[in-house]
Amino acid sequence: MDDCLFCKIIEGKIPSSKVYEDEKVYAFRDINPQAPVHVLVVPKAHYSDVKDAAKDQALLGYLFAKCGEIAESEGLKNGFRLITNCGDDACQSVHHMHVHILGGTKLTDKMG
Ligand code: DGP
Repeated sequence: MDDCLFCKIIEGKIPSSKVYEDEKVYAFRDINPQAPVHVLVVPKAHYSDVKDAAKDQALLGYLFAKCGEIAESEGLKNGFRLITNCGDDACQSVHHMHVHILGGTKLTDKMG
């Protein structure tokens, strides 16, 4: 997608703090961290949100499995939270499907 911020990050046209990369996914630190560890994990293929990405459920499963591995590599032994915002009510601001990994502290029990 020509006009997608995360596609440009994946392509290296916009700099990012890379955490992990393979042929299917790219992970980088959020520019506005909400926790001591805040990593975004995105599929390299452009899907607008998790509903769109359900067109490739094998990829979704792969991406979520990678989230667990990345959390472990970030040292989140005591737990972590995965969030994927979908649509306006969830305040999704970048319309390239992504999962937030949050951790490194005791997170609030209020998720809404
Ligand atoms: P969401 O609200 O779920 O769509 O989250 C989008 C996230 O993307 C938000 O936490 C901030 C992050 N973000 C936006 N622009 C950039 C950027 O240019 N670089 C990085 N690293 N993160 C960004």
